[in-house]
Amino acid sequence: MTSSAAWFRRAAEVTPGGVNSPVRAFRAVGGEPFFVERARGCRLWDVEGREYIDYVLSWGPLILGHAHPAVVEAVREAAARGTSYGAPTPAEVELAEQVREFFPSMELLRFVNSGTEATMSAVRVARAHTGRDLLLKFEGCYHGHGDSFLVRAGSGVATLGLPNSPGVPAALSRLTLTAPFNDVEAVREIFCAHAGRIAAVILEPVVGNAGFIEPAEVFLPELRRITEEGGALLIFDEVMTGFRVAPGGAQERFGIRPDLTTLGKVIGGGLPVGAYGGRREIMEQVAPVGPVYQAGTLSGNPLAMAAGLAQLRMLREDNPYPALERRTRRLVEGLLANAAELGVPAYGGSLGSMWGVFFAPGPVRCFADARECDVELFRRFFHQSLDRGVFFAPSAFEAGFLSTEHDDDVIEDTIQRARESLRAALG
Ligand code: KE4
Repeated sequence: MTSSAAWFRRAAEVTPGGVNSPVRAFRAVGGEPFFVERARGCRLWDVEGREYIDYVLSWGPLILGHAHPAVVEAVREAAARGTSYGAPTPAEVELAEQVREFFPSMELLRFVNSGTEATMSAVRVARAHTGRDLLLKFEGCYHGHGDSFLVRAGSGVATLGLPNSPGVPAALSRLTLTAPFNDVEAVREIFCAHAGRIAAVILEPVVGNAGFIEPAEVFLPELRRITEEGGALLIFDEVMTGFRVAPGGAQERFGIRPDLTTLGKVIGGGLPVGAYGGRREIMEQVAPVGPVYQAGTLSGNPLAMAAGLAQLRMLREDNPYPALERRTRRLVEGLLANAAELGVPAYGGSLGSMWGVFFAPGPVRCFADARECDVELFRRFFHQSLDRGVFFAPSAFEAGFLSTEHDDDVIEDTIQRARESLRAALG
């Protein structure tokens, strides 16, 4: 048996940091990642046979848990007929129709291979449709690694952005403005300072990439009003919130109709899928109908379509949402009760099957608030939890998830183990 440590050393010889996505390297929590052998339901097993209750769930896609028989069978059956054609298939049409059932605002939509491709494409379409260049995003919101999103706030709220990654041209970063999440006044100020120049506002309507941060009651309605008045498009990046905070995502839960929506994760059932879509007159700008170019060799891949169809069919037929919401709320309640019992300031919440807890007194309304949390305590809690067979996201600034396989017993068991982990983390 090759240990995770040996795999990690071998991986680092051939891949930057030994991982294919940075967060997997555990740099935010220290230590080295375990390597996965297999998974089923709510559990993962590493190459050394250790078992973990999994709350990362591939960062969101696996709402039905790992290796769901219906999803596996759908992929197996599709693979036996061929793995990719570069030609249209019925499955792409069926999945697009399914997605539109859940997200009626996506009158026309296009499949791509990742959330990053979805958000990059949505911004390109928005710039084409409005004939404007500026983009407004929010601090702490992550929209994939497209150049326009790897931007940090300029000195003042209305100041143009600066790159927050080498390799991103300053000239491009200056086209992205940033504001604090939940700060309507800052958005108004930006729209005044840059009237007529903002193509779109893009946001995670419920933040999952700065830890879990809910929108203030007025925030989303005000964004909708300001963008309409300002002639800018409102893009809901629901790659994470889609099918999580409600079947139809944040736009269903909060009753806001964005102009464009991006999706990923759940719609692929664990295979690589992203999607972007919205109002027909906007999406008809996309090639080959319109002049906005976007393409992809494996877009609409038959295996990914099969997995997505199987997963969405079960979400529609079984409607697991009430149970998912109840259990997720119970998990957060238990984790907060643990902290209270041990005298640790903690603040958290959940919507649907997406949740988060900060070791901070709270409230946490934006990324600046989130950064006040006790990251050192989280690091120790994370490893104590791993030692007790519970895999939480390896960063204090990520959301957690639940699957239909996390039943009441698993939740109560997790709460117990987490109490011991926190006690041990306090030393
Ligand atoms: P991908 O390109 O990773 O499929 O999607 C990018 C993306 C876009 N929008 C939102 C709201 C997202 O959460 C993501 C990706 N989420 C991260 C989790 N924090 C993926 C994990 C990773 O980077 O490995």
